Amino acid sequence: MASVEWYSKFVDYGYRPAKDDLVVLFYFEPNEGITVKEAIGRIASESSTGTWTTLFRMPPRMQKLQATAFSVDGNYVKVAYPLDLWEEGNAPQLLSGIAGNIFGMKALKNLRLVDVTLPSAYVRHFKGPHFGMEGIRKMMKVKRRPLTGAVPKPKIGFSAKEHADIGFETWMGGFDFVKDDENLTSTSFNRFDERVKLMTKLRDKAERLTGDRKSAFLNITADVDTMKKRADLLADNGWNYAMIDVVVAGTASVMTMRDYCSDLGLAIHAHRAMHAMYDRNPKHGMTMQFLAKLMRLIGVSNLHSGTSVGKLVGSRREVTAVADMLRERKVKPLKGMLMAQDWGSIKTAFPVCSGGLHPGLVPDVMDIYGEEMVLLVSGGIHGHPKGTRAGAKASMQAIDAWEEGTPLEEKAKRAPELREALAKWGRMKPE
Ligand code: CAP
Ligand code: MG
Repeated sequence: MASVEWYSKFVDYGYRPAKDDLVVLFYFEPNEGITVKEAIGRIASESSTGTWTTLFRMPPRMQKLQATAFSVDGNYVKVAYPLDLWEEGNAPQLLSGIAGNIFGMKALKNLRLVDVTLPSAYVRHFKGPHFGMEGIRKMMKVKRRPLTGAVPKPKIGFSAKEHADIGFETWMGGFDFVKDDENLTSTSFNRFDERVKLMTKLRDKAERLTGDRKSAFLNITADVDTMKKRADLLADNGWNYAMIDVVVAGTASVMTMRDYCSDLGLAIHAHRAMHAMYDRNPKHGMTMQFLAKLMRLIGVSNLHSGTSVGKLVGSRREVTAVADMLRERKVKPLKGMLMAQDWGSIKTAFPVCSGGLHPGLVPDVMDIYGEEMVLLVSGGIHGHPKGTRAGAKASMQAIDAWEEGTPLEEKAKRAPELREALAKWGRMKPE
């Protein structure tokens, strides 16, 4: 029978990637009866110019576009993709190529997109974050400590007035931001326009009373036209951030909104709800660090990155890798986790540490992240025995303790709100 398959044409262990190749690191597991070479040939083929059969016509120039699997290390394979395969500045198309059909191939039991080295010839077509961490700090007038924020809890159900009142208490307790939760947009009991109006009034009052800049991550997630209208409303009311649930909204709409928000002077706070559908299985899907790469490339200013000690999954190694991806100018390779990446002139973005935190866990997360992060403590302030304002104060006292190098218990002797928080939660790690 004439040879049907030609996957082996996409494997060359002697290949050395060209300077402008995109190099993807995959974790892979061949299915029963499939050799390693057949598996990696299929990955490279199906994500570039190949298909399951040899073809009647194959113009020689097509060879220049085919991907090459060139390095295998255990269950990891590196695949080099010629730059011409990729449309300039089109992140969704990149995903269609390297995060598309190959994940459904029967020849593989598991496949995971770990990370990608993007050449500068590819990166230069993207704008990256509008402000960078430095610009955000300048905007918020917060020099060194982590930027702080909280979500009113329960996460959904409050009226716009109740929401804004809790926001005011959060700001008066010393926090910089009040964040909408991922599933709060514009519901019958808490319309977006109403929430913006009330939050604006109380933000101005809190700024007057404290002398500090106060802001919010108000969730504009919806269809793009509605997101644009909501971004306009935020800008008209003097806000400097918009929040988008970037995974549910989709890469294409985040690209549109990045430019639209930038023109309005709005930074984007990216919530990552739904990421765990594809990033928590260590053998299949796409890593959080690659999602972080994509979002920094497109240009969000903040991205949730996990806590490793809170209620949601994410190991310390993963959390650190995601933070490096967002904050470093040159990302160093890390076996099985990160590919080298030179970000060139792409600005930095804040990792957001959030999820099951309370004042007793602040030292743990600051030991992991240091000060360059947005720290969200939500249930961990609204559950404080003396209420939201005291809970925010307790969290700020815990940050001060870390900055001073004072053990929490020591600090708590002179900080009643922290003492009460430790009395309730101690150092417990929620499951
Ligand atoms: C945190 C949170 C955030 C999670 C998201 C929540 O509230 O508002 O959505 O942090 O997870 O709904 O759980 P708590 P991640 O602080 O009360 O837990 O940051 O890992 O994306
Ligand atoms: Mg939430």
